[in-house]
Amino acid sequence: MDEVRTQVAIIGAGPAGMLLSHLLAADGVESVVVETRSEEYVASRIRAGILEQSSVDLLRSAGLGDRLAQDGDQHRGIYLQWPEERHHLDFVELTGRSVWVYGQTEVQKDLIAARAADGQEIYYEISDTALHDLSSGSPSVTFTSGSGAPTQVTASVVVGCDGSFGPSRDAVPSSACNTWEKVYPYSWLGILADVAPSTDELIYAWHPDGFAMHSMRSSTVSRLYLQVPNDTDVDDWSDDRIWSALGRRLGDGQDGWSLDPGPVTEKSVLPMRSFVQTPMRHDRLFLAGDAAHIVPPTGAKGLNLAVADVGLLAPALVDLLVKDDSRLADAYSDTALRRVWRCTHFSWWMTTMLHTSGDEFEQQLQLSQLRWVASSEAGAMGLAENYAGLPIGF
Ligand code: RFL
Ligand code: PHB
Repeated sequence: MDEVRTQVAIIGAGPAGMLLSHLLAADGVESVVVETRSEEYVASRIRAGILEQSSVDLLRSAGLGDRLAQDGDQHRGIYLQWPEERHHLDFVELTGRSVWVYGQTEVQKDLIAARAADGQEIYYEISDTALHDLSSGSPSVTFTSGSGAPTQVTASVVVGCDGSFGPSRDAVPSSACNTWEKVYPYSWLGILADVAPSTDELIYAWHPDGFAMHSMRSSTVSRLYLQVPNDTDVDDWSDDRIWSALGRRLGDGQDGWSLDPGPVTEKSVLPMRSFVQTPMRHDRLFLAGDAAHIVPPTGAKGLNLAVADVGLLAPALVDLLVKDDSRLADAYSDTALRRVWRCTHFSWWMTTMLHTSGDEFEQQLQLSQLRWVASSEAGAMGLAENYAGLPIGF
């Protein structure tokens, strides 16, 4: 068995794991990151698109803001629409905060480059990840390395940043945690298309046929979503069928607005669920990001929550390991969960307000809620404050 000793063993090289490793290194704490996938796979996975203000502030203060400043697109707000009506919510006017379109793939590439420049040890393409001795002073992670070598990383602390399907959350005995889960009765069909966005800012659209959204990645690449039933087969959706449904739901041809279709380069179906496991710590194991909680994407919170968790956890681990001060580490789970539950509620609220369930009474309530959000400053402020994001440490 190859044996490695470090201060923090991080499972998962997604945004949570890589950002944690970066922040720890900035304060002189050493970590080893282990990851099942290849570096290329992790860097090209298409996922979230929106960074809230506090995520941008944290990435900048961590020295990761250069490409974000150059290629990120700052948005003042979003459009909220339903048939015949489109309203702009201006987050800057309402809250003084804005959001950035900067894809998770770009954040991931910046993190990979920064960690490589620092000589970070990352084991890619590992298998058989297992966690051990979490209640001892020297917990460890064992795995088979990409070259087939059985390997053990022993550390002072293990952090599970291994997303929704990793082993970390299951390493907590069920008697020591609680889980909450809600599966939604619909999914998203998402596409990437090589076409200039037909809008300057994101459009979230309620429609009797189902929710639709127009997002983007750059001035030449659009990202769009359609509500579809669970278990939808992507092969049943030709590009023509997708563009026609998007046009109808987004209001193509209304009030002089049109949706420009273009070549679809990626197409996939995303199931939606809410999930929280508490507490986010078990002895020497800490959980961060999707390993501890999942939100449906309607509120654009998944990536931002991962960044916020790590923004709390990094200084807590520095205090614990460098100054032998456990106060922040002891407070980590409760502090992080305040924001997690706020974002879980916001994501559920956005999802259930905008997706149709076939229940006509619910449809009337949704339309009433949308009208209130778009016409009342208090309503608009509630959405804006949550969407543009509460400060780290909220
Ligand atoms: P990640 O990004 O899932 O990273 C976890 C990493 O752990 C690795 N891993 C393991 N490593 C070692 N050993 C094991 N046994 C392992 N098992 C897993 C994985 O390969 C992976 O590299 O979690 P992290 O870092 O917490 O970041 C969270 C965000 O990625 C996530 O919240 C968002 O991407 C969620 N999400 C979206 N959020 C949005 O806000 N808007 C979106 O449009 C959006 N689209 C998505 C998404 C998540 C998706 N997933 C998880 C299937 C689309 C998809 C497809
Ligand atoms: C995206 O651009 O992929 C995106 C943006 C906002 C969301 C979800 C996804 O709420």
